[in-house]
Amino acid sequence: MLEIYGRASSSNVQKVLWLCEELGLPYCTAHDVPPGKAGTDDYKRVNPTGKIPTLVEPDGFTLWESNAILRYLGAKHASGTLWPGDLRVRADADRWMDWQACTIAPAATTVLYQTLRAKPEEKNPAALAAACQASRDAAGLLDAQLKGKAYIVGDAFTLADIALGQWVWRYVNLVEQRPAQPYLMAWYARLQDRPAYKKIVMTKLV
Ligand SMILES: N[C@@H](CCC(=O)N[C@@H](CS)C(=O)NCC(=O)O)C(=O)O
Repeated sequence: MLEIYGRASSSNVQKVLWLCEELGLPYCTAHDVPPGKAGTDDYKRVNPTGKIPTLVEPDGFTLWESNAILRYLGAKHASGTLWPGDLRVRADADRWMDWQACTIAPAATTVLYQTLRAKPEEKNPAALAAACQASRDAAGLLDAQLKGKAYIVGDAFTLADIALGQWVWRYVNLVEQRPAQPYLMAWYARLQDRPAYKKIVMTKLV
């Protein structure tokens, strides 16, 4: 059975759990620590970055970085479907996954932290406002990409939808004054039809 280290409320852990659910891969979870507490010395022996998730396979093969885990499991179990067989379609999905990690994640982390976790002395309204605006701008870009498509890189659901789908739940629930983004919202509605999305992602944000 696959072992997935990390708490189920973490956005990056949810990507991996969601993929396992989509593929029917048996898994168990471990190291369910509170936010900000993943980096213990014990855990760093498994993942030196001190971040979650980490995947450990039954033979001990260990991999961290959520999108790398998605690509690995996708190549192993969903080649030609969730991880597209066509090189250019796959590169397109890959590109949106990198964009999620590089552009969306920093803003999303600030929005979540400032909205739900910051102690009064840590509150930074300017940082929150900037991260909300960065999120609205990124959502606008994704909305344009989704025009005329059911999913991010075409008619089929891929790993790119998983990497970004966890975020849209957070965007809708935490960012106020969102502009009209009809293609993004139609995609979000499609994701909500997926049992694995409901089970893993549509949960209480903490
Ligand atoms: N680029 C990494 C980021 C991992 C990351 O920042 N994970 C957060 C949770 S979403 C974390 O470990 N935070 C520290 C903690 O919770 O102790 C990935 O995609 O796996």
